[in-house]
Amino acid sequence: MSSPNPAIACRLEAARAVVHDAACLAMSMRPPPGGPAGKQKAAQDWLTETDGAVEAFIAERMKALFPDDGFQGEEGGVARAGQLRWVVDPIDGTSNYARGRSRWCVSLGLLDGDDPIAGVIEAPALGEVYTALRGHGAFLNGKRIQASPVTDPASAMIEMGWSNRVPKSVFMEKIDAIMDLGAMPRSGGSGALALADVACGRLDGYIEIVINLWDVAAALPLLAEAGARVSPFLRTGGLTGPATILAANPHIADALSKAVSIPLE
Ligand code: LIP
Repeated sequence: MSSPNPAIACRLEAARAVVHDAACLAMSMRPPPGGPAGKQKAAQDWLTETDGAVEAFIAERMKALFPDDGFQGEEGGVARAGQLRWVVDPIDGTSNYARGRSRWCVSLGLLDGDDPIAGVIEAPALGEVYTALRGHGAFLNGKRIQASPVTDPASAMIEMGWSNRVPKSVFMEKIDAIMDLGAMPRSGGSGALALADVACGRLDGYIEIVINLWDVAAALPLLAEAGARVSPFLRTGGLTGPATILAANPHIADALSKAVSIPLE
């Protein structure tokens, strides 16, 4: 394996350090278990003061380190354009974070033009850090990961993302199809962590009908390096707006794609 491009490798190292400090900031501001702290941007689409604080923290650090790079965040939108572009979700799984639950993360992806080339996802309440660099593998806490070996959908675990952006009938129709496959359904509230679970084999598939670039930017290189198959999210509108994603281990991907009518190519 050739050695990574030094300009990209040093960016990944810097991103790890910045995401770690951001995760510590998020832990220091973490709401206690209980009713949701924060407000609803839309029905059940939660926002806490931490989302803004963490995004501002990361934006400032990345600007100081790589002033020529572009930057885009869930809360602040596109701050700067650049051939290399950072895309951040300051708290992915905010609905969980707002209630003192543990399933949330800080997600920072790097795109070269329209191509996701590196990513860092840190879930501090779970003690987990995912990293990936295209051509150089995907890792969980420094250990290489790969998609699961499950071949039978009736032994599979499939997660489906939920939000009010999707009509209930569509959500139920897809969950129905997943269960008709004999698979076990899940829904966890963090698209980034669900995609990371597909990359490390803890899930066999994940689908979400309406999800955004900042939720998936760091997970896409992770999935590619872990040998998972992913629907063409970026080519079907995901680069500029919400779009549908399906990610699955390579053995059940076609069966899942057919069952939920989400094309893989
Ligand atoms: C969340 C996504 C999740 C989706 C939620 C929400 P947030 O992102 O990760 O997949 O189902 O509706 O969009 O708002 O926690 O950053």
